Amino acid sequence: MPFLVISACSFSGIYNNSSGNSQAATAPITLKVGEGFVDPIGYYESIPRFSWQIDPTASYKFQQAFQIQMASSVSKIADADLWDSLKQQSSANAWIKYQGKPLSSSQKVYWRVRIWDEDNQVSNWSKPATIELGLLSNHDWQGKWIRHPETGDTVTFDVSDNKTKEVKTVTNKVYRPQYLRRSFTTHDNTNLEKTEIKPSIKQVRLYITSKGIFNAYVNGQKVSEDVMTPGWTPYKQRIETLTYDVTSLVNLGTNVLAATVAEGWHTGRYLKLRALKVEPSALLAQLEITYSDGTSQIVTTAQNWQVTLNGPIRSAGNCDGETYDANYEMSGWNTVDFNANDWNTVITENIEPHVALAPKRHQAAAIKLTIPAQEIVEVANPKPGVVVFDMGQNMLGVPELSLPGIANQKMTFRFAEALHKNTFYTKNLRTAKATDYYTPAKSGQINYIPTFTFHGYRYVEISGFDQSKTPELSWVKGRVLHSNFIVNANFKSAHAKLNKLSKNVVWGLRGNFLDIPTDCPQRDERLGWTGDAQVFAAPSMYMADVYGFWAAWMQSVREAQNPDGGVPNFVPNKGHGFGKLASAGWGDVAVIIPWELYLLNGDKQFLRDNYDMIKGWLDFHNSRSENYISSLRGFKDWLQPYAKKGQTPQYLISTAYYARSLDYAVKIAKVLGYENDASAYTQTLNKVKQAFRNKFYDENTKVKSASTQTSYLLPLAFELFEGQDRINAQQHLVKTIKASDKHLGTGFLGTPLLAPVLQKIGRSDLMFDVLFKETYPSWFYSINNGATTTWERWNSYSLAEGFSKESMNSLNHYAYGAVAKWFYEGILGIQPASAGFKEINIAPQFNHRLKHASGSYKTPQGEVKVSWKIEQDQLDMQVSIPKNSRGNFKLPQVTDLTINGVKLTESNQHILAQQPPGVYQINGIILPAKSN
Ligand code: RAM
Repeated sequence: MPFLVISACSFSGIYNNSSGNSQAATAPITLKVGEGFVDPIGYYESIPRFSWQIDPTASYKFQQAFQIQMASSVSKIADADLWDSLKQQSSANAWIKYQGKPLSSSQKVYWRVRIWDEDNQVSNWSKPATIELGLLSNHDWQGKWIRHPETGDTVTFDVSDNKTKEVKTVTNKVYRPQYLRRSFTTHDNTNLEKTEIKPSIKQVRLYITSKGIFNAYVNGQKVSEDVMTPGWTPYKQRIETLTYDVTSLVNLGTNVLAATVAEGWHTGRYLKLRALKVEPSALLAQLEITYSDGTSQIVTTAQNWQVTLNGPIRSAGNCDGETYDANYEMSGWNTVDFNANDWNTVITENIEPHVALAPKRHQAAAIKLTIPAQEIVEVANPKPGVVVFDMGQNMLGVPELSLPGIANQKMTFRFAEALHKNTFYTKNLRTAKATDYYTPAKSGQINYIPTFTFHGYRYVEISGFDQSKTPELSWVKGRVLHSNFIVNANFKSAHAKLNKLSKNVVWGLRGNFLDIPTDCPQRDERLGWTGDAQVFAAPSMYMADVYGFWAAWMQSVREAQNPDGGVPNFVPNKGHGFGKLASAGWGDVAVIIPWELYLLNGDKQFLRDNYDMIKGWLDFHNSRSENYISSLRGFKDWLQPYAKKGQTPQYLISTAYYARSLDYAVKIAKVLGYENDASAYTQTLNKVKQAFRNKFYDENTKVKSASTQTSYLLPLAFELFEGQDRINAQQHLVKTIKASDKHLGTGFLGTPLLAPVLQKIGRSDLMFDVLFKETYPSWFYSINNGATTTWERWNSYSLAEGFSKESMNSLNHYAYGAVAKWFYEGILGIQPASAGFKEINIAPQFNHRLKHASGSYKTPQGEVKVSWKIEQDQLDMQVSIPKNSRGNFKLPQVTDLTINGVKLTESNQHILAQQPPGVYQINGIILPAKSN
């Protein structure tokens, strides 16, 4: 491993060991493995990568060397029987690869780290951290897939074509949720001599997964709070498995292992389609009991399980909702005391050798927030017995319902994103029924939370309740669901609408990060569109700890890549229709996410993992190009607001993206040391640039087609022009922005480029003008029209007219939220100057219309914080540079600068660069903005 060596720079007076001797400095903290796992159980990689941080309260600032030790038990940690890295002269505190003895499935290991600071003083050892591996290979699984023998209910689906008006139906299968159980007895120790100490249960692990989605129980207790497990991967290649610690749930004697399994993504539908051949859902589980005497016992899914379809969840689908009938409740069905004699015996199926069973490599989804209903709303033409609740927030989740019902009277719960001219509106959900039903077995208060579905909604319509009762706000709560990551977003400013926009973007993130990155959470789509993902991945990193989420999905993208190198429009897909095709700006996700996330994390493994896919994608793009002009089809600048006249030509976009992917591939190849690839891609890139320049722009670098913002943003963002061409293009861009009175003219691909380009060309002032525009098309237009998330279209909705006419109209699409990256990278100015933020640029973009901004970002080294205030041109700014990093201050808008009281002069410019960790107080005077 090439270690980066920093010189042992000494900062006199900074390192001061409290005890006066030269050892025992503060130990490293925040020990993590892989993409941010803390003491994981069921970990996915047998060659872990280690990360840690210097304690922000430590008296030293830098690491110049480290040592990692790993052992098979905590008592052997000093012996390091698995690995001792020995002292490595390196400042790297993240992504250090394990190089010890091979690790195997289920193995639990202990590791610790210590570091040497800038004065070569060694720290204390960290507290030991643990890693317990999951089942890494299909061979580790001893059981079989099990399921109900019935082959599903045949149903008819309307697949009529909206465009051609051709009416069509198809029949297909729907599978009812299954309830599965088996009892087992722990090892019988009763024949042991009375005097002998009987072995007790030391540890129990449950390894489990499903085709479909499951909930698991041991003796009636749910094994975890995870939902929608195992999540969505390309199931024909890989199914993720979960590991749970159920030690406290298993007793000596008889126990019951049970699960419910529903269709989920595997068996259920998306769009109008079901998979052409729907495969039923199934369960696979393995319970491993370890006794105190070292013996063990394994309980698996096998022929001896029982199953019924006669449980209370009568049907469940992601898009269509759940039907619950309390008359079917089977009290204690998952406990020992239940008699399941009338249940069916399961049928079994072998584990397919070509479908990898792999430990889940990012956090499963969970309920992350619960929010109360805000208002019971009066709708136009109210129907008797129907009441509508406003949750005040468009969200992804399920309702938590607690209301009076009447025996055998079905209650209906419908969901909508917004009211349309004051009516409850579900047309934009298209064919998604998005309706839950609950039938009470007896009259009285019912409590119900749907289990195997999710909705995208703000409003809940309820009917069928006990009409003698007056609806109360307490009847409904909103349970917000997403993958179990931490939301860190903390951008704040003096501008209320900017803050609202920032919040809406975060809600767009929460609303579309359910196991995979989706376009939207509400209609019959909810798919991992690659174009949306490539524009929002890097921005999302500033708002939540989603690296594991993205790294996991990128594995799915690799698996979904077509043999010709094309990267599909959405991932996962079921292998049919246009989802499988590759498009410009969408398939480029293969290169864009690896590079842009590498810049933020510095994890080379992520580049290595994706490198073959990147090469395949470039080969594919090459095969779709002639004379270096790409003829790859696509969605152009999707949903730009000016109909045909505002459209940027497809091949201009495709060729620009071909260049972007080549450019990123050059950078990636260089980091990985593939010099031949780097020079081959550079040569192609130069030819593509030239062809692009000549084909689409005239002698004054004016686009030959209609002037659009995107036609200049693409070459400027992707650095396709040099010299005078670049200057010309900048001027044309500014002109096109002014021509629309500083309104947006961009769609999914152009919009995210606007801020970085305007910043790069020194026109952040213009970006603020566009950002603060109140009228259509602009970000604030949505806020002025009641948005609580980011929308699919700039004009998806208005308070006066309701939803715009188009059928494709979601109010929870994250793509336009990509601008939030600029709140952190631009307004606050927090940018990686080197991959992984070892070196940080602080380059805030000040504007007289914004008096204050603050926020932070959690880098691999620690948190970088920026807060600034402008009062009558006086800048008052605080910056905090985390340990083991250095900061560069880039403040061309400021004169009379002082940093920590030191005045900047001609001769001390160095105080702006390579500054050590610490807190900086910066003052100065903001220069007047450039004239427009
Ligand atoms: C829509 C999706 C998605 C977009 C594609 C092209 O159906 O919602 O956002 O990427 O089309």
